[in-house]
Amino acid sequence: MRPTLLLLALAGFGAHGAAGADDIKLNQLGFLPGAAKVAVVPDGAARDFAVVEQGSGKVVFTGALGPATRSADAGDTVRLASFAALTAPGKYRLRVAGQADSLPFEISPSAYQAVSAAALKAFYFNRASTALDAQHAGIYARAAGHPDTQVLIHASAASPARPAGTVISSPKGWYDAGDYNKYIVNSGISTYTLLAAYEDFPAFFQQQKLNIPESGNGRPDILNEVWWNLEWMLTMQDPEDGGVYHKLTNLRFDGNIMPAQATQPRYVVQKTTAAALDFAAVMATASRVYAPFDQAMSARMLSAAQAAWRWAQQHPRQFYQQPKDVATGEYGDQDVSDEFAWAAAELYITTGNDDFYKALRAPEQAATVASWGDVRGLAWLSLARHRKTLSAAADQQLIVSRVDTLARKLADGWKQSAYGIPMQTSDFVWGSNAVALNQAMVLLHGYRLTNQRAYLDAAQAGFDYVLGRNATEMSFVTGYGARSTQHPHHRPSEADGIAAPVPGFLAGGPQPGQQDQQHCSARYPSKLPARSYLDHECSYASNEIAINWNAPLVYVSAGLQALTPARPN
Ligand code: G3I
Ligand code: 9MR
Repeated sequence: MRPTLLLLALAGFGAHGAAGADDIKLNQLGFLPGAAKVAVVPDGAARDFAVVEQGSGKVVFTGALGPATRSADAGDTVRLASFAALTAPGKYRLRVAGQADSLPFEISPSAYQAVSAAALKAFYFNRASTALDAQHAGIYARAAGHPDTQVLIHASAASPARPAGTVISSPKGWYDAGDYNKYIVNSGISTYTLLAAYEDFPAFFQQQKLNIPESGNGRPDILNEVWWNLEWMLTMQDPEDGGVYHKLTNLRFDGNIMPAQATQPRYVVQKTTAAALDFAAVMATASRVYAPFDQAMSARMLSAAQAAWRWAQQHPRQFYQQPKDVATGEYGDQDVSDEFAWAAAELYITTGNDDFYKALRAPEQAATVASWGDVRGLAWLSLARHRKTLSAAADQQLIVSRVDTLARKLADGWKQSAYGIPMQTSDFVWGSNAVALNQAMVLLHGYRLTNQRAYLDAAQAGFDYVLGRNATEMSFVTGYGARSTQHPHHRPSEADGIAAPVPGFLAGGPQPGQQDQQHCSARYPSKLPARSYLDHECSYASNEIAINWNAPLVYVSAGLQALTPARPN
């Protein structure tokens, strides 16, 4: 730190370096003109705020701060500054007497175009089995690794036709996260969420240009990117019986190396009910999405989905059990009632066969915010999306009421929260940033169904949260925002010799579990749920990246860009 900066920091000005610094917190990218616009201001003497134009310093908006409210999760007392009525495009800062000005932000009709494209491009950066060339990856070009053309059947996955040690080919797909393994369960929700984004906002994605190798082939780039993973997923199904391997993995995590340096043997491990059902749901979804582009592949995906569904009917309780010689991620789940419901819903939507609607057992299914281990909410979102074309078997009222009830519950939490966000204490889990975004995804569906402005504004708040309106005052998206995650637990970002992390990735986010503390030389700054975040490469429990966290970032950034009206109300 330069001496002048140090003095400013000591005087309480511009102390943007320290985690948990008591500064104004807002979405560092800014806002669409018609969006709700809210900043979180530490409680102090001031009762009002101003928005000033960056550069000229001209005051363009003034308003009263909201009431002082205590946040138990962040351990502070804050007031909200709301300036929705400011709609003129420009660059601004928020000003409160006695406090440092906020970080700069923009009001722009294209505020989230770039971050949305980057969030999707991140999947390209995490492609397995391929080199990334400079034309598409720029400075993040790298050599190929993990070809996965010679993968061993692990003893846990052995079958008569494929005894242990049999070699199969299972290339492509995305690396799951900061590690280099590939897991069907997590691939399921991630791939679905991207396909759902396309189903909901086709016009947005038709105009988006990602500059990936397939760009310009006549298909939207989001479908090109998802295709890379679908091709891999298809190879994870045993053609003999329709069962699906749970994961493709090393026995132990790779070290801090680039993909090309990896040498450990790769295995497919155990067939599970959860993998078969998540696979079935994704293939049924993909079958309808790709039908206009490739009839043959669409048909193949549907029969793959049906074969996996049949296998799951015959093996309804095959839960993942980590073999003794395997130490990588588990994605274990002892309750697959939600996976059954989700797969049934997608098969029903794609085939129109009422038997699948019955199998869904709709009245028994609640709607919940989705995560890799609880996918029942995805069934409701898909049914809501396709409600106009469903057969008479579907209970239309139930579909609307399930989504609306969940959206209302989230909006109630949003109204009561000190930071003005839907996140509650129990939401600060491993990957909490994706909880915020999956909540926003439900709220956007609620808005589409009911046109209630509060749902859109609450979704905006969840998005604002991950881009800076949070206690750590960080944007959790690499490369986006004035103060963003610099040291994600992401092997390429750590090992590529480039200072800046690979852009467009969402860090896991604050959560008080701190399961990695014993592996970290750096200390977490706080045990408070909303401040328990460590921007250090060692912190896999708060600072890893993962495909299931990036997917709702794609969905929500695209959704806000596509749905926000031109005027605030
Ligand atoms: O199920 C319990 C719940 O009953 C309890 O109330 C709650 C309290 O914290 O914990 C719940 O279990 C958590 C579980 O996720 C399900 O949410 C565990 O504490 C938590 O440690 C576990 O974290 C998972 C983590 O792997 C460790 O297994 C994350 O969800 C999951 O996203 C993460 O995934 C890893 C892969 O294994 C490997 N690749 C990277 C990826 C991202 O970090
Ligand atoms: O890098 C691994 C990360 O992808 C996983 O999410 C995490 C939890 O399973 O584990 C990480 O690997 C760590 C291992 O569990 C313990 N030793 C340190 C490893 C990180 O360098």
